[in-house]
Amino acid sequence: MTVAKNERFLKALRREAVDRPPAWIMRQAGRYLPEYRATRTRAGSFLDLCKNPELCSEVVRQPLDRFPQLDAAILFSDILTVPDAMGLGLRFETGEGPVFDNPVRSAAQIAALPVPDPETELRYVMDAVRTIKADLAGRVPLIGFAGSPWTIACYAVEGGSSKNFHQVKGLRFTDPSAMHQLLDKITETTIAYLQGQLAAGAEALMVFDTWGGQLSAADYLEFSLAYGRRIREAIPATVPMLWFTKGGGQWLDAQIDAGFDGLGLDWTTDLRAARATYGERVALQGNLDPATLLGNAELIAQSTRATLDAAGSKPGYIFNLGHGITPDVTPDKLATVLKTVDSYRV
Ligand code: 1CP
Repeated sequence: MTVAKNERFLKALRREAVDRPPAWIMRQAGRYLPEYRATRTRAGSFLDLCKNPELCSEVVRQPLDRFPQLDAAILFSDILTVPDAMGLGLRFETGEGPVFDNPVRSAAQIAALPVPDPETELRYVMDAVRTIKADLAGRVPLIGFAGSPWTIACYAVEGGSSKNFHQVKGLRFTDPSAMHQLLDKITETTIAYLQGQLAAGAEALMVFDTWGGQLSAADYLEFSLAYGRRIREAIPATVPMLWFTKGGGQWLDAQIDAGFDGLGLDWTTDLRAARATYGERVALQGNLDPATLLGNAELIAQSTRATLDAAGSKPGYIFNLGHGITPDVTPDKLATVLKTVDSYRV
């Protein structure tokens, strides 16, 4: 079977047959690539890079040029552009990760939060999508993305990264209605933001629920997935959508019910079992442990083949890591992964 390079990812996401599993890598444009670091230096900072559509387009194409086996591109931006546009004041401190100058902690602060318009406050992201789309010229499909409302709320309330999520969980347990109001505003903003990305040229959408796995099973449904479902329902059913809850492998059934076409799996989930149980209902994406790339080439090739074997030959599988590629990995390690996928036949 021959499948055009720019069709593999979207076909697999729709659970149509392909010649080999499509592959793309979370954080494929990023710090493990020396050419990315050089462009970021030219831009000034990570946020300056996000606000420069031409340089965004350049870094999106860097991994595609280096690794011809990649079957999709992802918008270069960040999930934290949304709370920044809501007035929280995003900064990146070197070595510290993201910091918000104005975290929201009270019902009054939440009530005062605006729902920004994507074509004004987030215009730079829409411009990046348009520029990237034009420069890709159909080479591979472009994935747009946003954070899940719960994940964005974590950063908005914590004011940055967190170890135990006690600020945001504190709000959830002391004032659940304020928590819901915050999630509601983030959801409205996210829907408009993703619709904007689609209008600007994104061909598929992915929602990153990085911190959904921090919730109890009942809270996951109420505080994370319910808002994911609202986003899915607001996007046309013809647009394929992926949802990824890190640590959410126990709740795949509910994620399918929320209407997603594809689900991301982290490396703790048994891919073979998940494919056997859910493969007829949803496409699955993942889930090689990113730390595997710290091993040698032989180990990496073997582990990649084991992942592909676990996924099996039925349609509806997309190769990826179980989370983003880390900055301490060298590009040759990813080359080994992708060559192994490319030579694999289902
Ligand atoms: O210094 C730098 O150059 C910044 C590093 C960096 C990059 C390259 C950050 C800061 N964000 C990004 C880009 C990015 N972030 C992309 C597009 C690039 C690509 O994938 O090729 C995407 C899809 C994201 C998504 C993102 N940002 C998520 C969800 C996925 C995940 O990793 O779980 C999250 C949680 C963020 C927040 C964020 N932004 C940056 C960092 C270091 C973090 C994590 C902070 C933390 O640990 O809490």
